[in-house]
Amino acid sequence: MSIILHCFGESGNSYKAALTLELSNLTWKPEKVDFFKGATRTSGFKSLNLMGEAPVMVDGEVILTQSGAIQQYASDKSGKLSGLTKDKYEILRWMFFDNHKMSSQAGNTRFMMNFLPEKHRNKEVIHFMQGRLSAAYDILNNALEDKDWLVGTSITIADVANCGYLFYPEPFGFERKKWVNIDRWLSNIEQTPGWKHPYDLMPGNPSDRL
Ligand SMILES: N[C@@H](CCC(=O)N[C@@H](CS)C(=O)NCC(=O)O)C(=O)O
Repeated sequence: MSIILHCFGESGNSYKAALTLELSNLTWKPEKVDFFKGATRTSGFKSLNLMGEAPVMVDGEVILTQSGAIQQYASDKSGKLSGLTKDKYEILRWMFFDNHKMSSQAGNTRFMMNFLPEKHRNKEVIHFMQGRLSAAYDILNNALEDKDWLVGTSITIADVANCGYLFYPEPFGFERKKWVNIDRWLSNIEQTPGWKHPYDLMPGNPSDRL
């Protein structure tokens, strides 16, 4: 039976879960969440995830939300992207870094700058968020000095988590050429067999709303 991932292309949090499922070689298919029409605010969706967020993974009886938890589930189920046992907590450490400092801030900043109606875009808030994000990119960039992967010698769910928003083309203050170690690491991820860009992996694209 195929795993279902409720997700949408514009969502970097969904991308982390989708890319983990894909690189784990698990059988899965995306189910589009019509976020821009308010789908996550409906009672139907909230009965699936009371947190009202994508992604949601359904694997038979197992319903799981929070991208990091879904990533861990896919890694445990497939035995892929898990690194060495001794590195388990180091991987977890970078997953929490992503959830707090990277994806949550990048997701909100990108949303404000690209998807929120212009009249609601607050320049000071965006400026503040970009400063916070720039500090997070510096930390990630320093961690990747002389390293191909965040933890150990192969790609793990820590890499897939932290790259969640960094392949998107919409501007939100991240430019690959400004953070050279991140740029090199993103190329490593892109060259991993099975890698797909978010808009090629999940349904939903800003061009749908033009
Ligand atoms: N920490 C959550 C964040 C999920 C999240 O913020 N999802 C966004 C889309 S990227 C969402 O569905 N937001 C719905 C809303 O805020 O109403 C995760 O990692 O899954």
